[in-house]
Amino acid sequence: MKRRSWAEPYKIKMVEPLKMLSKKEREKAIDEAGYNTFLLRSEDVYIDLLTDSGTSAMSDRQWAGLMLGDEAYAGSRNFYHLEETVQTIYGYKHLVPTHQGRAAEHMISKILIKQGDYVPGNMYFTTTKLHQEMAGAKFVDVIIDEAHDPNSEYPFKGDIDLNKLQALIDKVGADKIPYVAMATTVNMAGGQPISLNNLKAVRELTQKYGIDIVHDMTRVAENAYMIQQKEPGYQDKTVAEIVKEINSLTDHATMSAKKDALVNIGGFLATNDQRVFEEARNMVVVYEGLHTYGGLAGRDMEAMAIGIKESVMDEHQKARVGQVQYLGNLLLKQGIPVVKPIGTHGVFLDAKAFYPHLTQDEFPAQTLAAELYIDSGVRAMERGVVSAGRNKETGKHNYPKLELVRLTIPRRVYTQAHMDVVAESVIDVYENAKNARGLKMIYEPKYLRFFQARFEKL
Ligand code: PLI
Repeated sequence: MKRRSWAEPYKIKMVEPLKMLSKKEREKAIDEAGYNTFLLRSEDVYIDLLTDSGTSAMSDRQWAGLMLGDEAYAGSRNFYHLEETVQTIYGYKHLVPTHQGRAAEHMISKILIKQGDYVPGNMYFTTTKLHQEMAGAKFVDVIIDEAHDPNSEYPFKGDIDLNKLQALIDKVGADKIPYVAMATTVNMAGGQPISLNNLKAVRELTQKYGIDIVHDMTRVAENAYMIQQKEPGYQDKTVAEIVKEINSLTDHATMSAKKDALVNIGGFLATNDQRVFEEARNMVVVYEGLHTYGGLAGRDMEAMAIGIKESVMDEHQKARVGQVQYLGNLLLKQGIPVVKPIGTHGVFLDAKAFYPHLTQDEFPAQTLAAELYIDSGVRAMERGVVSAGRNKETGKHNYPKLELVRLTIPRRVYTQAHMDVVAESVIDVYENAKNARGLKMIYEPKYLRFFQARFEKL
């Protein structure tokens, strides 16, 4: 058979010009932004790999869907389209739309958690954990040890360690564990998938004790694609079939549709439990809007319904994850320290390995993200000690084992040539790593500090 390269399953209809500042201008911009890439103006960024959240390119079908927006206050037809899509594609019974994922996290945390509870999960996510804590729970990380090791090549680093979960149940009692928080894929571990084999075992264990599973399904289709590629027995299943199987093993789901589902805004809470559904429908009117729009316009729900269907297409995931793997492999070939194996939504640079001369108190990942911006105008995100925040009891920094910089790839936005430029810049920054000085935090907000904290050069 002749070899053929693969290419994206779409062509480009509209372009958005990019601007590149001079190095001097970038140095000024990052200084004014307090060395925090969240505080840069997007206009000052050349290739924006801050996040894959809300940054994807919608399809012509989705844009056409916007014109079908039914902006009625109650009972918009787009809500019913979205509800039917969530039921048929994802398999959950009940839907409560929200403006984005964290609003769904807020509701499910308040509904299921009692003061003094414990919530085990496959590594924390920033907003998810904060909502669990604000509802009165303590988060307990029960992900497998491999997930904390950037060099472990284990293919399913999102898996839950059943012994850790069992030990927590034995220690605090099942009645203090309202649910297991299970994410597909695990963002903070490097976009690492969970296996179906593991999820089935988690389902069996939780069922034995009457513990629910809340599924953070933000990147479920990407996770399903990895299962199709790597888990024995799933090579002949479609991404859509695997997505349904994952969801069928869980009770409730929170969704940030800004990722997998290819929209710029939107999310939802889905559940198979009538009681949780009724409580969420009560809550949503307080915080988001009526239960048939949940803080969204009708057109947003239409774009989401269409995006969900596009997200589970095999050829879409092949190109989406394929682009991330392409960038990762360019860096691996040059010996750049990155989290292995390459995940699904981004390439994660190991800042501790870039800067062995910096301690975590000097914020190596924050430093690396700033250096990368100065070098080429590429914007990345810190996922290390700044993101991990402070310990609620001691007030000290949480020191995560992983001190990472995430190069997050928006879906359907950048080309292979953009990925080449990113790789070249990362390689240059790595070659100059020993000259980097760390940072000092000079402003620290109380919640989710990574968004707005400010730093100065040491
Ligand atoms: O940003 P939201 O509120 O729509 O969703 C919160 C959220 C929940 N779970 C996971 C796994 C996420 O990745 C997530 C948001 N992630 C962001 C913003 C990111 O840059 O990764």
